[in-house]
Order: sequence, then structure tokens, then C-alpha cells
Amino acid sequence: MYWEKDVETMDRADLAGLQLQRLNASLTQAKRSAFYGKRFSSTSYNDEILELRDLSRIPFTTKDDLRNAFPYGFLSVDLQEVIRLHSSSGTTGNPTVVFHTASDIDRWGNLIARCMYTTGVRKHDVFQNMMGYGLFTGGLGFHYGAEKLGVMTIPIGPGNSKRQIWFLKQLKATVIHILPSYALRLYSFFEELEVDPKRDLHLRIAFIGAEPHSEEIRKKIELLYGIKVYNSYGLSEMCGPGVAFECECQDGLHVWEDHFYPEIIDPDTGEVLPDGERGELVLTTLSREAMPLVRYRTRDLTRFLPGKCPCGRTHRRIDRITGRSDDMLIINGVNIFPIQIEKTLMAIPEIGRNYLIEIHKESFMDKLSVKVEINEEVFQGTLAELEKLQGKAVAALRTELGVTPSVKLVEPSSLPVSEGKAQRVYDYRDGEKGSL
Ligand code: DLL
Repeated sequence: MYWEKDVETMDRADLAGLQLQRLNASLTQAKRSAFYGKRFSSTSYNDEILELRDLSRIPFTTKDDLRNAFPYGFLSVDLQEVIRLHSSSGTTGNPTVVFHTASDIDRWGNLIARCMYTTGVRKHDVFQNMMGYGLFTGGLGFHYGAEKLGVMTIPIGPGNSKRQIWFLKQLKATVIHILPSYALRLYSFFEELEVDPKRDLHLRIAFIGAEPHSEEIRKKIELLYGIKVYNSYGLSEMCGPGVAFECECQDGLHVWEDHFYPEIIDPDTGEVLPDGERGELVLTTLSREAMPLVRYRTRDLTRFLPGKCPCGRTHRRIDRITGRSDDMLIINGVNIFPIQIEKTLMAIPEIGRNYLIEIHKESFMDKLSVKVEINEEVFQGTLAELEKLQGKAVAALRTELGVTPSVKLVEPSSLPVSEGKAQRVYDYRDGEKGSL
């Protein structure tokens, strides 16, 4: 059974006690690596942590630290103890590699099993895992967790959409794990094959994550597929998926605080922010053996949600990720997060399932343009209807962003797509930059 009631509903004071004990053990383990060995050789960082909030005395660990210490600078065990390596999805410089011992893999599997169990997945389910298998943690991470739960797992990975649909239908899959952008793209294949997921499949649950997405995108997927969609958050540096997960209430993601210690900081000053304020999520691993990380700056922006979750779990919830601190676009002095554009567009019913953001420089001014797919019905409509929709999209974006973008409506399923995480921002102001 993966409903760990004692841990998941633990009294906050007891949980803090557990965290403190695990934190000190984790710091001792971290010191075995070349990186932390050197960092903690200074006596000020060498003492036992007596209270959790004293963790803020310790400097952050950044992605650059990981890159600079490539390949083995963060390894805290002998290489012979390592059984797996994963790598995070970056495209420039040294990749960041993350090592796992057998017990790291075991604990990670338990966490994923906990996440899946939380949303009602049971042994009788059929699970089609459409996330990439390989260096990316999405595929293998869920695979091991689902197997722990005893659920039949189809390790199909992403792409090959018509075959995906054939498997879904023939094997009567009930649960899927999929990138939100792929869930939307896959739907056009359902239309082509004249398969209605609500009528012709047995699906009831989808786990989506690994890329920023708005509440509107979740709702769209729920509506199109007629299922419950749960948000799953994680990053390779912590393990992969399984760091924070939505419960049946679908109102924020519980950070599994028995394994990760979360802080929200001001990304500019590095100060820890009071609960409820939005900032950058910083995570410390509490149980990793091969590669403990202390105060790792995720760059992901969120906040702790106030109040208790009706599900009874006591582990704190974070809000959905609204972007990364390095994702922010500055358009003629105005700060904009791509997710604002997504949620505005996706709230318009006539808008389809994909969009793309471009920024150019014209006569020293930034020019924001958005290409967006329209839905099938509008596509069959009149020119006047299209013009009206375009005006509506521009007005809604102007209200949300405070700048006026140009909007180009394009045919359904016509924008470029990638098999991995979606790339939707193209910034041509100083060379090309992709994000989201
Ligand atoms: O994306 C791990 C994962 C796999 C999570 C499958 C969920 C499902 P990385 O490739 O290292 O690991 O990328 C981590 O992806 O720092 C966020 O910026 C983003 N991200 C992950 N989950 C979410 C989410 C995996 N639910 C980076 N919402 C993170 C928004 C997410 N962004």
C-alpha cells in the first residue's frame, strides 16, 4: 500500500523534527563530495543545524555549480555504489548529470507510487507512459513507481501518435503520463482517426508535468479527454518527477517534505520570503545518497498556498509554477511571463490548442507577436468571424499584459511541434532564445 498515512498526515512539529534529523544526515553525506567537501571546510558551515531556519546560513547551489563540477564533483558515494545516471534537459554547456544509488532509485519509486496512489491509481489500472525514456527522468521515474504499485505499465514513450492511440484503445488504458503540449497535439490525431477519447477509450486519469502550463490548459485537456488531470512537478536534480504532486483536491501540489525541504526566496536578493509570497523555489534533498543537494535554486517561481488541504495531508502545497525567473520577457520595459499569454489565449473558447510567441526589434522598439491556432469550428467560419476573434485576442492580451501584441490566427495543427518539451518562445532581439 502506498498511502503512507503516518507520514503524509504527520503533525507539523513531528515533521519538522524528522526534517531536521534528515537534514543533518544529508549535510554529512553531502560533505563526502568534492564540491561540498570544499565548501563546508570553512568552519561556519560545518556545525550541526539546530533549527531548520538556520539552513538559510548556507549558500545556495546553482545549476552553474553543477555544470562546473561536471562530471563527478557532486558525487557523494563511491562510483561502484552508483547504478543510474540521469541528465537534465539543457541545451548549452556541460549537461547536468545526476547520480542514483540503488536505494535512491528505490525511494524515488516509492515516491512516485505515493503520487499515483494519492490520485486513485490501483493495481487493476492499465498505465500508458508517454514520457521520454532515457536520460530524461519522466519515463523511467514513473515506470518504476507504477511497477511498485503493481500496475501494468506500457513503456511506449512519446511520439508515434497513431500507434499510441491504437494501444490506448486495444489495451484499454486507464491512466496516462504525458507532456501537456503532447496531450493537446495528440488530440488532433484522435480527430483524424475519428476516435473520441470520451466515447471510445477507458481513460480516467492523466498526469501532466515537466513543462509550464496554465490552469486553462489543464481544463482543456480534461474537457477534450473527459478525464481528471493531475499536475506533477519535479526536476532531475532532485530525482525527477515525484517532488510535488496534486492530490485528489487538485488545488496546489503537496511537496513531499519528508524527502525535500522547500524554501521560497526572493530571486534578486536571495532572502527567504514569508509564507504565501511568490518567489523562487529552493530545494534541499533530505534522503538522497549518491548526490545530495543543499539549497538548490530551481529558478521555478511559485508560492506556498495558505491553509490546510481538505485531503488531510499536512505537507505544504505550492501553487502551480508560473514560470522560471530566467523566463521573464521584458517588452519595452514591461515584465511578461509567457504563461500569462497562454492562460489568456486558452480562456478564449474559439482558440485552438497551440501558440507561439515571437519578439523582434523594430526601430529600437520591442515587438511582441503571437501566432495562435484557431479551433476547427472557427476555421470553417467567415472572414468577419475571424476578424472579430483576432480583435478579441488582442484586447484580452492587452488587458492581461499591459502591452499590445500583434496576433496572427493560423490553421489548427499548423504550428511546429517537438517531441520533447514544447518550445514556444522565440526571442530574436539578440540572437535566438527558446524557452517554455
Ligand atoms: O521535467 C522532471 C519531470 C518529468 C517532472 C515528468 C514532471 C513530469 P527536468 O527535465 O530536469 O525534469 O526539468 C525540470 O521542468 O525546473 C520546471 O522548470 C519544469 N517543470 C517540471 N514540472 C513542471 C510542472 C523534469 N508541473 C524543470 N509545471 C523544472 C511547470 C515544470 N514546470
